Amino acid sequence: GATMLASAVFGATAASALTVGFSQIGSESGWRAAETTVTKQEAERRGIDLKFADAQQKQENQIKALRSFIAQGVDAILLAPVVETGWESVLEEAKDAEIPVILLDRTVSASDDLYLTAVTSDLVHEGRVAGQWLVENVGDRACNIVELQGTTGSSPAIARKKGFEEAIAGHDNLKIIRSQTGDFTRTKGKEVMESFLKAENGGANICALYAHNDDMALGAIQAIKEAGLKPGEDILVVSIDAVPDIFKALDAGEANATVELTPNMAGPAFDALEAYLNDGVVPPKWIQTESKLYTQADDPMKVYEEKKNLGY
Ligand code: GZL
Repeated sequence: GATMLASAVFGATAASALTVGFSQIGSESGWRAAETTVTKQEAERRGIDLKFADAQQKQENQIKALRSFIAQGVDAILLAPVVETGWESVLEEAKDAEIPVILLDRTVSASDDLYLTAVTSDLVHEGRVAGQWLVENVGDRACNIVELQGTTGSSPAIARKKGFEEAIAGHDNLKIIRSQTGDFTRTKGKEVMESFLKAENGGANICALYAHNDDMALGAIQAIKEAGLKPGEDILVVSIDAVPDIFKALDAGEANATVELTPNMAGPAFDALEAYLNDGVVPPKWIQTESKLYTQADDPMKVYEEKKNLGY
């Protein structure tokens, strides 16, 4: 009858009328570019009007974007927080405006009543998986490790370091001899690796590289080759993200292992948001995405073909 028709029409209108503000960190890595592509596709699929703001890695730009979204009266906000701290006041403002905030791929140190849910992988587990691969593949030989950390103060940089160190603890032959941020970029990863090589006898003292993402590893692989060494052999290479280009390196024997991070955080985020706004279903504070280890044994070029058109 009329009621059914009205609710059907209203329901359809309500669902398609969602306006969501997305404060994205930037495009520091191939993985982040893919996350942006996928988020726009997921919004499109759902008829969500997505307001996109790129912060060029600056927290103050993210805070400005959130204030603008609040002023516009969006229905919800997606935030990929560049660093963990400094969010309390702007998240309080969103809460006062009754605008739910969903965190994507990174967390904040603020209390969890300031956001609806966080869609992230288990970042500590990723570090453990990377460390475990090295423990299993180095055996008892002495192995000096250099580490390229992610963006200083970001939850992935803190967590991935923690997990890796947990995995190698108790294996005294495995030692991190140098550790520095490469800010998740290829350029910086290459630069910092060049300095590690120079400082360590041209790389003769280095047995392995642990990079918090593939982009820094890919930059470092370039530096290792330019130093006349064989990445993947003279210096083992372990990283995280599983972007297409790391599979080319795995296939070429220039990298050894990567831990997959899905770029599709927005799918689960929008599902939780719609259930919350349309049916009042309160999501858990953490929606965890999976992490899968890939090595040279996993048909890298097949995986490359599967991933290469996903917007990296
Ligand atoms: C991790 C995510 C990281 C990626 C990097 O969840 O925040 O940020 O691993 C990106 O590639 O820069």
